[in-house]
Amino acid sequence: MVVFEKPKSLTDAPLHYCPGCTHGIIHRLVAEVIDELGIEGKTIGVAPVGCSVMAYDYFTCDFVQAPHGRAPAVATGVKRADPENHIVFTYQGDGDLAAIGTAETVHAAARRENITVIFVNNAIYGMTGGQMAPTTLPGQVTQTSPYGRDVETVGYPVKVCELLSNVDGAAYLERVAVNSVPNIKKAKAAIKKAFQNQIDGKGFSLVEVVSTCPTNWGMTPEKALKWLEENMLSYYPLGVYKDIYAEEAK
Ligand SMILES: Cc1ncc(C[n+]2csc(CCOP(=O)(O)OP(=O)(O)O)c2C)c(N)n1
Ligand code: SF4
Ligand SMILES: [Mg+2]
Repeated sequence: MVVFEKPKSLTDAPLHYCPGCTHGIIHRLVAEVIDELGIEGKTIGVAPVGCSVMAYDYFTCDFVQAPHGRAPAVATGVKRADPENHIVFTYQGDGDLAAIGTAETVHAAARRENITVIFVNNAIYGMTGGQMAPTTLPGQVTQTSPYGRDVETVGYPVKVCELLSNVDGAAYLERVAVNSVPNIKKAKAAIKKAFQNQIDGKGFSLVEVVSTCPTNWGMTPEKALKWLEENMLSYYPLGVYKDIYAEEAK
């Protein structure tokens, strides 16, 4: 009999996320992967600034707090301290990873650090009340772009997978979404691969998860999923952006 249980790698702490927020789904996927790979005892997470700032409360593994985009740099140190016995992942939003943490992200990839990065792209600064993020879509209304993002004055969104695909050190880059059951299944497979790559010593792996922020988008959770599908996926196409080992095997 199959029993639908909470993954062992999640604590019993109630999540503080808003109703319908996709952070909860992504936490669960990461926890399921840690359980399935049997790595809970050696996994160390690195938490960001943003709504997932308290991710350390929700996972049973050890955690370090490295706000303001420093997570890949801190993860580098934690991994290098004991590469055989530490499985290290960062969990970061778009404000954390693609604004203040751009340098850390690019250079960790360039060094091919053997770490796993879970990048939650909800196109907005969720925690601080819905300001424009680097990944906010052109024309998207936020608290700081009330007439819609104007690319003439604030520039274009940063496409992280596309950007990193030109960094030689990056080993595996995939963009997934959590707007439907089939996409959630693909997201889990990508997250699992990103952890397995680290176990196999393959180097820098990043999974970008296209997500929602119903609260700051000003939508019901259901409408937010539809908005993601209709607006975000054309700007942020899903798929594998780089997989050097798959390319080598061809
Ligand atoms: C230097 C600095 N700039 C801005 C902030 C405020 N700040 C904290 S979290 C955050 C946004 C985080 O957004 P994101 O990383 O996209 O995570 P989300 O909440 O959307 O999951 C900002 C702007 C700060 N604390 N310090
Ligand atoms: S503000 Fe947005 S990202 Fe943050 S918990 Fe609420 S819905 Fe999720
Ligand atoms: Mg965000």
